[in-house]
This record gives sequence, C-alpha cells and structure tokens, in this order.
Amino acid sequence: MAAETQAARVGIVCGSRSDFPIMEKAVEMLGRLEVPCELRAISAHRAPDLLSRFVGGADERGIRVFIAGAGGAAHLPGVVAAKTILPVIGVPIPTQVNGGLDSLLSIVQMPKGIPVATVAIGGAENAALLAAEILALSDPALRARLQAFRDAQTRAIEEDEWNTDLGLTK
Ligand code: RP5
Repeated sequence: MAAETQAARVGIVCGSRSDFPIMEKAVEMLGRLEVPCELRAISAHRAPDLLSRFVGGADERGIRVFIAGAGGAAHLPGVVAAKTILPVIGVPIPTQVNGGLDSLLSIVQMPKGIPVATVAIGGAENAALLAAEILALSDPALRARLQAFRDAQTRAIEEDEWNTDLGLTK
C-alpha cells in the first residue's frame, strides 16, 4: 500500500521498495511541513510504461514537484525528468559501490536539456525541503512553516547546553 493522500503536491518515486527506508525520510519531512505527497516504487527499467503513465498523469492529479530516488545505474530521475516539465529532484540511493557513488554520478551527470536537481547520497530530507521551497514560491503559508522550521533549527543550536556558556545567545 503506497503512502498517499488525496491531493498530493509532491510525487515521490523510487526504483524499488528497497529504497523506501531512504525515501520515507522525505515523506516524514514533508509531513512535518504539512505538504501532501505520495510515495511509489516504479522501476524505470522493469516497468517503463507504468512509469511513463504515472509521470504523464501527474500534473492533472495536482503534483507540482517530483522527488525521484534510485540506486546503481540510477536512470529513474532522468527518465522522470524526460517525461515532464515539472521540477525533478534526484536522490542517489546508497549502494555497495563506494557508498552510492554510482547512484550519485548517474543522477547528477544529466546531459544538457533535461535537468535533475541532485541532492547528496541518501539526502531525502533535503530533497523534501527543496521541494517545499519550490512550492512555497506560490504558497505564503508554507513559506511561513519553512521559516519556522529554519528558526527552530537555529534555536536548537543556540540553546544547546554545549554552546550556552559562550554567552553569545541573543
Ligand atoms: C534500483 O536498483 C533501485 O532504485 C534500487 O536502489 C536498486 C536495487 O533494487 P532491488 O534489487 O532492491 O529491487 O533500480
């Protein structure tokens, strides 16, 4: 059963259910920011036609940004990007090859004409934050939630007991 809401704005797709432990971090972050999303596992090489239909119908379903994760010869984000003009954020999945260097290079080295915005290996939280920032361009309430997230993150460091003795907290 896919993690889904009625009106997903971010489409999260990965190559295999084995990618879920990483991609669920994006679902969790988007949940914190109250951004509806859906998570699917649709392999670009095992089910290319289904992937094409999934991406092709996304705009109509309300999707505005894709997050696409894959490991190894990770062509899925590039294939998604080839099928839509919605922004695509790629998440390289860690593998046995230098911790996922194969995935990173496969996703980040997109030839010109079809961009994929690539985050760090396993960087699904940042993919979610970037997706939320894109949506926030036309959603002031989400912009405010993102700012609150940033502020809380900063406050947690300023108020960390290991830093308070610096006497620099505002
Ligand atoms: C890729 O192959 C997937 O994105 C996954 O990272 C990797 C391994 O897939 P499984 O063999 O676990 O299904 O397509």
